[in-house]
Amino acid sequence: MSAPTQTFDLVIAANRLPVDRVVGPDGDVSWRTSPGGLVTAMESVMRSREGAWVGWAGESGDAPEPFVQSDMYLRPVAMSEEDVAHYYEGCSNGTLWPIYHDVIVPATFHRFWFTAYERVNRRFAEAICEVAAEGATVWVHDYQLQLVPAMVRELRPDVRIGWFNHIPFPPVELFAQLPWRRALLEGLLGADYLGFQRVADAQNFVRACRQLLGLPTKGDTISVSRGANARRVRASAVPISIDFVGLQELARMPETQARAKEIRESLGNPDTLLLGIDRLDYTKGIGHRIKAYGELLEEGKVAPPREIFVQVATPSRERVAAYRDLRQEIEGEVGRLNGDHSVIGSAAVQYLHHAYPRDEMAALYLAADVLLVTPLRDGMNLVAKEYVTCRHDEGGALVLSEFTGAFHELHQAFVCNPHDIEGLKQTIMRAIETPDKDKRRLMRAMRRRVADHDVQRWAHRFLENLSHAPERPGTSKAQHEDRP
Ligand code: GDG
Repeated sequence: MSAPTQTFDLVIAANRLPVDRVVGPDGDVSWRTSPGGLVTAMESVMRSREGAWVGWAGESGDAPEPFVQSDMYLRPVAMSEEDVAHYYEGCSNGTLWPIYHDVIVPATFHRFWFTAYERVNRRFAEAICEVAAEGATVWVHDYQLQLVPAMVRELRPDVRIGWFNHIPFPPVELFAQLPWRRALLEGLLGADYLGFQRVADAQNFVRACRQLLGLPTKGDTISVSRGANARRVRASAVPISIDFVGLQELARMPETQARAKEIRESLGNPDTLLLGIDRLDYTKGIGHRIKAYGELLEEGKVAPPREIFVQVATPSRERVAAYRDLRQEIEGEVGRLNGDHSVIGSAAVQYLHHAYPRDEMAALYLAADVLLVTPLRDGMNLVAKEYVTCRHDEGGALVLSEFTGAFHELHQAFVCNPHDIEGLKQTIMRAIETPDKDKRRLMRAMRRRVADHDVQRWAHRFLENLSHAPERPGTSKAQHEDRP
Protein backbone atom coordinates (compact mmCIF):
# COMPACT_ATOMS: atom_id res chain seq x y z
CA MET A 1 0.00 0.00 0.00
CA SER A 2 1.53 3.35 -0.94
CA ALA A 3 1.09 6.33 1.37
CA PRO A 4 1.44 10.09 0.84
CA THR A 5 4.60 11.81 2.17
CA GLN A 6 4.09 12.60 5.81
CA THR A 7 6.36 13.79 8.59
CA PHE A 8 7.08 12.04 11.87
CA ASP A 9 8.33 12.79 15.37
CA LEU A 10 10.65 9.80 15.37
CA VAL A 11 12.73 8.77 12.37
CA ILE A 12 14.85 5.62 12.36
CA ALA A 13 17.53 5.24 9.69
CA ALA A 14 19.33 1.96 9.11
CA ASN A 15 21.02 0.50 6.05
CA ARG A 16 18.15 -1.99 5.62
CA LEU A 17 14.44 -1.53 6.01
CA PRO A 18 12.99 -4.17 8.32
CA VAL A 19 11.14 -5.88 5.46
CA ASP A 20 11.82 -8.38 2.70
CA ARG A 21 10.19 -8.32 -0.71
CA VAL A 22 8.14 -11.42 -1.42
CA VAL A 23 6.97 -12.34 -4.91
CA GLY A 24 3.92 -14.62 -4.87
CA PRO A 25 3.26 -17.49 -7.31
CA ASP A 26 1.31 -15.19 -9.68
CA GLY A 27 3.98 -12.49 -9.58
CA ASP A 28 2.25 -10.30 -7.02
CA VAL A 29 4.67 -8.35 -4.82
CA SER A 30 4.22 -7.99 -1.08
CA TRP A 31 6.45 -7.22 1.92
CA ARG A 32 7.14 -9.41 4.91
CA THR A 33 8.44 -7.82 8.12
CA SER A 34 11.79 -9.41 8.92
CA PRO A 35 11.68 -10.59 12.51
CA GLY A 36 14.49 -9.29 14.66
CA GLY A 37 15.38 -7.41 17.80
CA LEU A 38 15.64 -4.01 16.17
CA VAL A 39 12.11 -4.17 14.77
CA THR A 40 10.71 -5.30 18.11
CA ALA A 41 12.55 -2.51 19.91
CA MET A 42 11.34 0.07 17.43
CA GLU A 43 7.77 -1.22 17.61
CA SER A 44 7.91 -0.68 21.34
CA VAL A 45 9.11 2.95 21.05
CA MET A 46 6.81 3.71 18.14
CA ARG A 47 3.78 2.72 20.18
CA SER A 48 4.07 6.01 22.03
CA ARG A 49 4.88 8.19 19.00
CA GLU A 50 4.44 8.18 15.24
CA GLY A 51 7.51 6.79 13.57
CA ALA A 52 9.11 6.37 10.16
CA TRP A 53 11.95 4.11 9.06
CA VAL A 54 14.37 5.09 6.29
CA GLY A 55 16.44 2.34 4.64
CA TRP A 56 17.29 0.25 1.61
CA ALA A 57 14.65 -2.26 0.55
CA GLY A 58 17.28 -4.84 -0.42
CA GLU A 59 17.19 -4.72 -4.22
CA SER A 60 19.18 -2.47 -6.50
CA GLY A 61 17.42 -0.11 -8.89
CA ASP A 62 14.70 2.46 -8.30
CA ALA A 63 13.30 2.66 -4.79
CA PRO A 64 9.71 1.53 -4.25
CA GLU A 65 7.23 4.22 -3.16
CA PRO A 66 7.00 4.73 0.63
CA PHE A 67 4.53 2.34 2.23
CA VAL A 68 3.07 1.38 5.57
CA GLN A 69 3.81 -2.03 7.07
CA SER A 70 3.02 -3.21 10.61
CA ASP A 71 2.02 0.37 11.55
CA MET A 72 5.41 1.74 10.46
CA TYR A 73 5.89 4.25 7.65
CA LEU A 74 8.74 2.92 5.51
CA ARG A 75 10.70 5.27 3.26
CA PRO A 76 12.89 3.22 0.87
CA VAL A 77 16.23 4.66 -0.29
CA ALA A 78 17.36 3.77 -3.83
CA MET A 79 20.62 1.93 -4.38
CA SER A 80 22.17 1.22 -7.79
CA GLU A 81 24.25 -1.91 -8.50
CA GLU A 82 27.31 0.32 -8.21
CA ASP A 83 26.17 1.73 -4.84
CA VAL A 84 25.74 -1.79 -3.51
CA ALA A 85 29.19 -2.81 -4.76
CA HIS A 86 31.04 0.32 -3.62
CA TYR A 87 29.15 1.73 -0.61
CA TYR A 88 27.90 -1.52 0.93
CA GLU A 89 30.16 -4.40 -0.07
CA GLY A 90 33.17 -2.12 -0.60
CA CYS A 91 33.49 0.72 1.91
CA SER A 92 31.17 -0.67 4.61
CA ASN A 93 32.20 -4.32 4.51
CA GLY A 94 35.65 -4.25 2.88
CA THR A 95 37.08 -1.14 4.61
CA LEU A 96 35.19 -0.27 7.81
CA TRP A 97 34.12 -3.75 9.01
CA PRO A 98 37.70 -5.13 9.18
CA ILE A 99 39.13 -1.94 10.75
CA TYR A 100 36.36 -1.89 13.37
CA HIS A 101 36.96 -5.60 14.13
CA ASP A 102 40.67 -5.44 14.95
CA VAL A 103 41.79 -6.11 11.34
CA ILE A 104 41.16 -9.86 11.56
CA VAL A 105 41.46 -9.68 7.78
CA PRO A 106 43.25 -6.80 6.03
CA ALA A 107 41.14 -3.76 5.16
CA THR A 108 40.97 -2.58 1.55
CA PHE A 109 41.02 1.16 0.83
CA HIS A 110 39.59 2.57 -2.37
CA ARG A 111 38.83 6.25 -2.88
CA PHE A 112 35.95 5.45 -5.23
CA TRP A 113 34.38 3.27 -2.50
CA PHE A 114 34.44 6.21 -0.12
CA THR A 115 32.98 8.51 -2.78
CA ALA A 116 30.05 6.09 -3.04
CA TYR A 117 29.80 5.97 0.77
CA GLU A 118 29.46 9.77 0.87
CA ARG A 119 26.92 9.74 -1.95
CA VAL A 120 24.70 7.11 -0.34
CA ASN A 121 25.00 8.71 3.11
CA ARG A 122 23.80 11.99 1.57
CA ARG A 123 20.83 10.20 0.01
CA PHE A 124 19.91 8.81 3.43
CA ALA A 125 20.27 12.26 5.03
CA GLU A 126 17.95 13.82 2.45
CA ALA A 127 15.36 11.08 2.88
CA ILE A 128 15.48 11.51 6.66
CA CYS A 129 14.95 15.27 6.37
CA GLU A 130 12.00 14.69 4.05
CA VAL A 131 10.09 12.64 6.65
CA ALA A 132 11.29 14.33 9.89
CA ALA A 133 8.76 16.69 11.49
CA GLU A 134 9.90 19.99 13.04
CA GLY A 135 11.97 19.18 16.15
CA ALA A 136 11.85 15.42 15.46
CA THR A 137 14.13 12.82 16.99
CA VAL A 138 16.34 11.09 14.42
CA TRP A 139 17.99 7.80 15.36
CA VAL A 140 20.69 6.66 12.93
CA HIS A 141 22.05 3.10 13.11
CA ASP A 142 25.45 1.65 12.51
CA TYR A 143 28.73 1.92 10.66
CA GLN A 144 27.24 2.23 7.18
CA LEU A 145 25.79 5.66 8.03
CA GLN A 146 28.50 7.52 9.93
CA LEU A 147 28.37 10.67 7.79
CA VAL A 148 24.61 11.00 8.15
CA PRO A 149 24.48 12.84 11.52
CA ALA A 150 26.47 15.87 10.26
CA MET A 151 24.64 15.88 6.93
CA VAL A 152 21.25 15.92 8.69
CA ARG A 153 22.39 18.61 11.11
CA GLU A 154 23.44 20.85 8.22
CA LEU A 155 20.07 20.46 6.50
CA ARG A 156 17.91 20.45 9.62
CA PRO A 157 19.36 22.16 12.71
CA ASP A 158 15.96 21.78 14.42
CA VAL A 159 16.10 17.99 14.88
CA ARG A 160 17.77 15.99 17.65
CA ILE A 161 20.16 13.36 16.29
CA GLY A 162 21.37 10.12 17.87
CA TRP A 163 23.57 7.38 16.41
CA PHE A 164 24.09 3.83 17.69
CA ASN A 165 27.01 1.65 16.68
CA HIS A 166 26.13 -2.06 16.57
CA ILE A 167 29.75 -3.08 16.08
CA PRO A 168 32.86 -2.24 18.12
CA PHE A 169 34.58 1.14 17.78
CA PRO A 170 38.29 0.45 17.30
CA PRO A 171 41.26 1.72 19.29
CA VAL A 172 42.63 4.96 17.83
CA GLU A 173 45.78 3.19 16.52
CA LEU A 174 43.60 1.12 14.17
CA PHE A 175 41.05 3.83 13.39
CA ALA A 176 43.92 6.15 12.41
CA GLN A 177 44.67 3.91 9.40
CA LEU A 178 41.52 5.15 7.69
CA PRO A 179 42.29 7.79 5.07
CA TRP A 180 38.82 9.21 5.83
CA ARG A 181 39.16 9.25 9.61
CA ARG A 182 38.54 12.99 9.89
CA ALA A 183 35.41 12.88 7.71
CA LEU A 184 34.04 9.95 9.72
CA LEU A 185 34.63 11.59 13.11
CA GLU A 186 33.18 14.89 11.91
CA GLY A 187 30.22 13.03 10.45
CA LEU A 188 29.47 11.38 13.79
CA LEU A 189 29.99 14.60 15.73
CA GLY A 190 26.95 15.98 13.92
CA ALA A 191 24.93 13.93 16.44
CA ASP A 192 23.81 15.09 19.87
CA TYR A 193 24.35 11.67 21.40
CA LEU A 194 26.36 8.61 20.31
CA GLY A 195 25.60 5.17 21.77
CA PHE A 196 28.03 2.23 21.81
CA GLN A 197 27.90 -1.39 22.92
CA ARG A 198 30.71 -1.24 25.48
CA VAL A 199 32.26 1.47 27.65
CA ALA A 200 35.58 0.78 25.85
CA ASP A 201 33.98 1.53 22.45
CA ALA A 202 32.72 4.92 23.66
CA GLN A 203 36.14 5.67 25.17
CA ASN A 204 37.88 4.73 21.91
CA PHE A 205 35.67 7.22 20.10
CA VAL A 206 36.31 10.02 22.61
CA ARG A 207 40.05 9.35 22.42
CA ALA A 208 39.98 9.45 18.59
CA CYS A 209 38.29 12.87 18.72
CA ARG A 210 40.92 14.14 21.14
CA GLN A 211 43.95 12.72 19.37
CA LEU A 212 42.97 12.98 15.72
CA LEU A 213 40.86 16.16 15.76
CA GLY A 214 42.49 17.85 18.75
CA LEU A 215 39.09 18.47 20.37
CA PRO A 216 38.78 19.04 24.12
CA THR A 217 37.04 16.16 25.92
CA LYS A 218 35.88 15.74 29.48
CA GLY A 219 34.74 12.31 30.66
CA ASP A 220 32.31 11.07 28.03
CA THR A 221 31.70 14.49 26.47
CA ILE A 222 33.41 16.13 23.51
CA SER A 223 33.36 19.89 22.90
CA VAL A 224 32.88 20.38 19.19
CA SER A 225 33.43 24.06 18.71
CA ARG A 226 34.10 27.07 20.88
CA GLY A 227 32.39 30.42 21.36
CA ALA A 228 28.85 31.14 20.28
CA ASN A 229 28.54 27.90 18.30
CA ALA A 230 29.80 25.69 21.13
CA ARG A 231 28.27 22.28 21.16
CA ARG A 232 28.89 19.24 23.29
CA VAL A 233 28.42 15.68 22.15
CA ARG A 234 28.10 12.80 24.57
CA ALA A 235 29.33 9.25 23.82
CA SER A 236 28.42 6.42 26.19
CA ALA A 237 27.61 2.72 26.39
CA VAL A 238 24.04 1.41 25.98
CA PRO A 239 24.42 -2.33 25.26
CA ILE A 240 21.77 -3.77 22.94
CA SER A 241 19.62 -6.73 23.92
CA ILE A 242 16.81 -8.92 22.66
CA ASP A 243 13.06 -9.30 23.04
CA PHE A 244 13.18 -11.54 26.11
CA VAL A 245 9.43 -11.94 26.58
CA GLY A 246 8.67 -12.64 22.90
CA LEU A 247 11.47 -15.15 22.42
CA GLN A 248 10.85 -16.92 25.70
CA GLU A 249 7.21 -17.29 24.73
CA LEU A 250 8.28 -18.96 21.47
CA ALA A 251 10.64 -21.29 23.34
CA ARG A 252 7.88 -22.27 25.78
CA MET A 253 5.46 -23.30 23.06
CA PRO A 254 4.74 -27.05 23.07
CA GLU A 255 5.57 -27.23 19.33
CA THR A 256 9.03 -25.71 19.92
CA GLN A 257 9.72 -28.09 22.79
CA ALA A 258 8.57 -31.07 20.73
CA ARG A 259 10.80 -29.94 17.86
CA ALA A 260 13.80 -29.65 20.24
CA LYS A 261 13.21 -33.25 21.31
CA GLU A 262 12.91 -34.34 17.71
CA ILE A 263 16.22 -32.62 16.82
CA ARG A 264 18.00 -34.52 19.59
CA GLU A 265 16.40 -37.79 18.51
CA SER A 266 17.39 -37.27 14.89
CA LEU A 267 20.99 -36.83 16.07
CA GLY A 268 20.84 -40.15 17.95
CA ASN A 269 20.13 -38.62 21.40
CA PRO A 270 23.76 -37.70 22.17
CA ASP A 271 24.92 -37.24 25.77
CA THR A 272 26.05 -33.76 24.77
CA LEU A 273 24.84 -31.69 21.86
CA LEU A 274 27.16 -28.75 21.18
CA LEU A 275 25.86 -25.92 19.00
CA GLY A 276 27.28 -22.94 17.14
CA ILE A 277 25.02 -20.43 15.34
CA ASP A 278 26.62 -17.56 13.48
CA ARG A 279 26.54 -15.57 10.30
CA LEU A 280 29.41 -17.03 8.29
CA ASP A 281 31.76 -14.16 9.19
CA TYR A 282 35.48 -14.19 10.00
CA THR A 283 34.82 -12.17 13.18
CA LYS A 284 32.84 -15.03 14.73
CA GLY A 285 35.84 -17.33 15.38
CA ILE A 286 34.20 -20.36 13.74
CA GLY A 287 37.61 -21.64 12.54
CA HIS A 288 39.12 -21.40 16.04
CA ARG A 289 36.12 -23.27 17.48
CA ILE A 290 36.42 -26.02 14.88
CA LYS A 291 40.17 -26.31 15.46
CA ALA A 292 39.65 -26.74 19.21
CA TYR A 293 36.87 -29.26 18.67
CA GLY A 294 39.00 -31.12 16.12
CA GLU A 295 41.79 -31.52 18.66
CA LEU A 296 39.33 -32.80 21.27
CA LEU A 297 38.19 -35.37 18.70
CA GLU A 298 41.84 -36.34 17.97
CA GLU A 299 42.48 -36.78 21.68
CA GLY A 300 39.34 -38.89 22.11
CA LYS A 301 37.92 -36.48 24.69
CA VAL A 302 34.80 -36.16 22.56
CA ALA A 303 33.50 -38.66 20.01
CA PRO A 304 30.33 -39.20 18.00
CA PRO A 305 27.68 -40.44 18.65
CA ARG A 306 28.21 -39.55 22.34
CA GLU A 307 29.04 -35.91 21.54
CA ILE A 308 27.72 -34.18 18.44
CA PHE A 309 28.62 -30.68 17.30
CA VAL A 310 26.10 -28.84 15.12
CA GLN A 311 27.35 -25.68 13.42
CA VAL A 312 24.80 -23.45 11.69
CA ALA A 313 26.63 -20.98 9.46
CA THR A 314 24.10 -18.57 7.98
CA PRO A 315 25.09 -17.38 4.48
CA SER A 316 26.42 -13.82 4.60
CA ARG A 317 27.99 -11.21 2.25
CA GLU A 318 28.68 -13.87 -0.34
CA ARG A 319 29.90 -11.39 -2.93
CA VAL A 320 32.77 -10.16 -0.72
CA ALA A 321 36.03 -12.08 -1.41
CA ALA A 322 37.05 -12.56 2.25
CA TYR A 323 33.69 -14.25 2.93
CA ARG A 324 34.04 -16.62 -0.01
CA ASP A 325 37.55 -17.57 1.17
CA LEU A 326 36.26 -18.12 4.71
CA ARG A 327 33.52 -20.44 3.49
CA GLN A 328 36.00 -22.53 1.58
CA GLU A 329 38.34 -22.74 4.55
CA ILE A 330 35.62 -23.73 7.06
CA GLU A 331 34.01 -26.26 4.76
CA GLY A 332 37.42 -27.84 4.01
CA GLU A 333 38.13 -28.16 7.74
CA VAL A 334 34.69 -29.63 8.54
CA GLY A 335 35.08 -32.12 5.68
CA ARG A 336 38.48 -33.21 6.98
CA LEU A 337 37.20 -33.66 10.55
CA ASN A 338 34.21 -35.64 9.39
CA GLY A 339 36.39 -37.83 7.18
CA ASP A 340 38.63 -38.62 10.16
CA HIS A 341 36.10 -38.87 12.99
CA SER A 342 32.55 -39.56 11.83
CA VAL A 343 31.03 -43.01 12.33
CA ILE A 344 28.36 -44.62 10.20
CA GLY A 345 25.08 -42.90 10.98
CA SER A 346 26.69 -40.08 12.98
CA ALA A 347 28.77 -37.14 11.72
CA ALA A 348 31.24 -35.63 14.19
CA VAL A 349 30.32 -32.14 12.98
CA GLN A 350 26.96 -31.37 11.40
CA TYR A 351 27.56 -28.30 9.28
CA LEU A 352 24.53 -26.41 7.97
CA HIS A 353 24.99 -23.51 5.58
CA HIS A 354 21.37 -22.33 5.81
CA ALA A 355 19.20 -19.67 7.36
CA TYR A 356 16.43 -21.04 9.58
CA PRO A 357 13.08 -19.64 10.70
CA ARG A 358 12.95 -18.23 14.21
CA ASP A 359 11.01 -21.17 15.67
CA GLU A 360 13.64 -23.61 14.41
CA MET A 361 16.37 -21.43 15.96
CA ALA A 362 14.52 -21.51 19.30
CA ALA A 363 14.22 -25.31 19.08
CA LEU A 364 17.94 -25.61 18.35
CA TYR A 365 18.78 -23.46 21.38
CA LEU A 366 16.52 -25.62 23.55
CA ALA A 367 18.08 -28.80 22.22
CA ALA A 368 21.70 -27.75 22.80
CA ASP A 369 23.58 -28.70 25.98
CA VAL A 370 26.43 -26.33 25.19
CA LEU A 371 26.38 -23.20 23.01
CA LEU A 372 29.76 -22.15 21.61
CA VAL A 373 30.13 -18.39 21.10
CA THR A 374 33.79 -17.77 20.24
CA PRO A 375 34.14 -14.50 18.28
CA LEU A 376 37.52 -12.83 17.87
CA ARG A 377 35.66 -9.52 18.11
CA ASP A 378 31.90 -8.89 18.26
CA GLY A 379 29.94 -5.75 19.16
CA MET A 380 27.48 -7.65 21.34
CA ASN A 381 26.54 -11.16 20.06
CA LEU A 382 22.82 -11.60 20.32
CA VAL A 383 23.03 -15.37 19.83
CA ALA A 384 24.42 -15.69 23.37
CA LYS A 385 21.50 -13.68 24.79
CA GLU A 386 18.97 -15.62 22.70
CA TYR A 387 20.28 -18.94 24.02
CA VAL A 388 19.96 -17.80 27.63
CA THR A 389 16.45 -16.49 26.93
CA CYS A 390 15.25 -19.76 25.40
CA ARG A 391 16.50 -21.82 28.37
CA HIS A 392 13.41 -21.42 30.57
CA ASP A 393 14.28 -24.93 31.81
CA GLU A 394 17.55 -23.42 33.18
CA GLY A 395 19.43 -26.13 31.30
CA GLY A 396 22.43 -25.69 29.03
CA ALA A 397 25.84 -24.04 29.29
CA LEU A 398 27.24 -21.02 27.48
CA VAL A 399 30.86 -20.88 26.32
CA LEU A 400 31.52 -17.19 25.65
CA SER A 401 34.48 -15.30 24.20
CA GLU A 402 35.83 -12.41 26.21
CA PHE A 403 35.97 -10.39 22.99
CA THR A 404 32.19 -10.00 22.73
CA GLY A 405 30.06 -7.23 24.18
CA ALA A 406 27.94 -9.96 25.81
CA PHE A 407 30.94 -10.98 27.95
CA HIS A 408 30.57 -7.71 29.86
CA GLU A 409 27.05 -8.68 30.95
CA LEU A 410 26.89 -12.48 31.13
CA HIS A 411 29.36 -13.00 33.94
CA GLN A 412 28.28 -16.58 34.65
CA ALA A 413 29.31 -17.91 31.23
CA PHE A 414 32.22 -20.31 30.67
CA VAL A 415 34.63 -17.63 29.46
CA CYS A 416 37.24 -18.29 26.78
CA ASN A 417 39.93 -16.57 24.75
CA PRO A 418 39.41 -18.18 21.32
CA HIS A 419 43.04 -17.50 20.31
CA ASP A 420 44.15 -19.79 23.14
CA ILE A 421 43.20 -23.14 21.61
CA GLU A 422 44.39 -25.13 24.63
CA GLY A 423 42.35 -22.89 26.96
CA LEU A 424 39.34 -23.09 24.66
CA LYS A 425 39.48 -26.91 24.70
CA GLN A 426 39.58 -26.91 28.49
CA THR A 427 36.66 -24.48 28.67
CA ILE A 428 34.58 -26.64 26.31
CA MET A 429 35.30 -29.70 28.46
CA ARG A 430 34.39 -27.79 31.62
CA ALA A 431 31.09 -26.73 30.04
CA ILE A 432 30.39 -30.39 29.20
CA GLU A 433 31.43 -31.81 32.57
CA THR A 434 30.20 -29.28 35.14
CA PRO A 435 27.33 -30.86 37.11
CA ASP A 436 23.84 -29.84 35.93
CA LYS A 437 22.97 -28.43 39.33
CA ASP A 438 25.83 -25.89 39.09
CA LYS A 439 25.04 -25.06 35.49
CA ARG A 440 21.43 -24.33 36.39
CA ARG A 441 22.58 -21.79 38.96
CA LEU A 442 24.74 -20.04 36.34
CA MET A 443 21.97 -20.09 33.75
CA ARG A 444 19.45 -18.67 36.21
CA ALA A 445 21.69 -15.67 36.92
CA MET A 446 22.28 -15.00 33.21
CA ARG A 447 18.57 -15.22 32.48
CA ARG A 448 17.85 -12.68 35.17
CA ARG A 449 20.32 -10.28 33.57
CA VAL A 450 18.78 -10.56 30.09
CA ALA A 451 15.21 -10.41 31.40
CA ASP A 452 16.02 -7.17 33.24
CA HIS A 453 17.93 -5.64 30.32
CA ASP A 454 15.83 -6.47 27.27
CA VAL A 455 15.70 -4.72 23.92
CA GLN A 456 12.77 -2.53 24.89
CA ARG A 457 14.74 -1.20 27.85
CA TRP A 458 17.75 -0.63 25.56
CA ALA A 459 15.70 1.47 23.12
CA HIS A 460 14.14 3.52 25.90
CA ARG A 461 17.54 4.10 27.51
CA PHE A 462 19.03 5.24 24.20
CA LEU A 463 16.19 7.68 23.56
CA GLU A 464 16.34 8.96 27.11
CA ASN A 465 20.08 9.63 26.80
CA LEU A 466 19.42 11.36 23.50
CA SER A 467 16.69 13.55 24.94
CA HIS A 468 18.98 14.51 27.85
CA ALA A 469 21.97 15.12 25.59
CA PRO A 470 23.76 18.41 26.25
CA GLU A 471 21.74 21.36 25.01
CA ARG A 472 23.03 23.34 22.06
CA PRO A 473 22.61 26.96 21.06
CA GLY A 474 19.61 27.94 18.99
CA THR A 475 17.26 25.38 20.54
CA SER A 476 14.65 26.38 23.02
CA LYS A 477 14.77 23.54 25.55
CA ALA A 478 16.25 24.12 28.98
CA GLN A 479 19.81 23.11 29.75
CA HIS A 480 20.11 19.54 31.05
CA GLU A 481 22.78 18.03 33.19
CA ASP A 482 24.66 15.03 31.78
CA ARG A 483 23.22 11.76 32.93
CA PRO A 484 25.63 9.50 34.78
C1 GDG B 1 25.63 -7.00 14.52
C2 GDG B 1 26.91 -7.02 15.35
C3 GDG B 1 25.52 -7.16 17.42
C4 GDG B 1 21.47 -15.85 12.62
N1 GDG B 1 21.23 -16.91 11.80
C5 GDG B 1 19.89 -16.96 11.64
C6 GDG B 1 19.30 -15.93 12.39
N2 GDG B 1 20.29 -15.27 12.96
C7 GDG B 1 20.07 -14.12 13.86
C8 GDG B 1 20.42 -14.47 15.29
C9 GDG B 1 20.72 -13.10 15.88
C10 GDG B 1 21.29 -12.35 14.68
O1 GDG B 1 20.94 -13.06 13.50
C11 GDG B 1 22.80 -12.31 14.74
O2 GDG B 1 23.15 -11.38 15.70
P1 GDG B 1 24.62 -11.25 16.22
O3 GDG B 1 24.59 -10.34 17.40
O4 GDG B 1 25.16 -12.60 16.57
O5 GDG B 1 25.51 -10.72 15.04
P2 GDG B 1 25.55 -9.72 13.74
O6 GDG B 1 24.67 -10.19 12.67
O7 GDG B 1 27.00 -9.69 13.39
O8 GDG B 1 25.05 -8.28 14.23
C12 GDG B 1 26.70 -7.76 16.66
C13 GDG B 1 24.29 -7.03 16.53
O9 GDG B 1 24.62 -6.33 15.32
C14 GDG B 1 23.19 -6.27 17.25
O10 GDG B 1 23.60 -5.01 17.66
O11 GDG B 1 25.21 -8.01 18.51
O12 GDG B 1 27.85 -7.70 17.45
O13 GDG B 1 27.97 -7.62 14.61
O14 GDG B 1 19.55 -12.45 16.27
O15 GDG B 1 19.33 -15.12 15.88
N3 GDG B 1 17.97 -15.73 12.48
C15 GDG B 1 17.17 -16.59 11.78
N4 GDG B 1 17.68 -17.60 11.01
C16 GDG B 1 19.02 -17.83 10.93
O16 GDG B 1 19.44 -18.77 10.26
N5 GDG B 1 15.84 -16.44 11.86
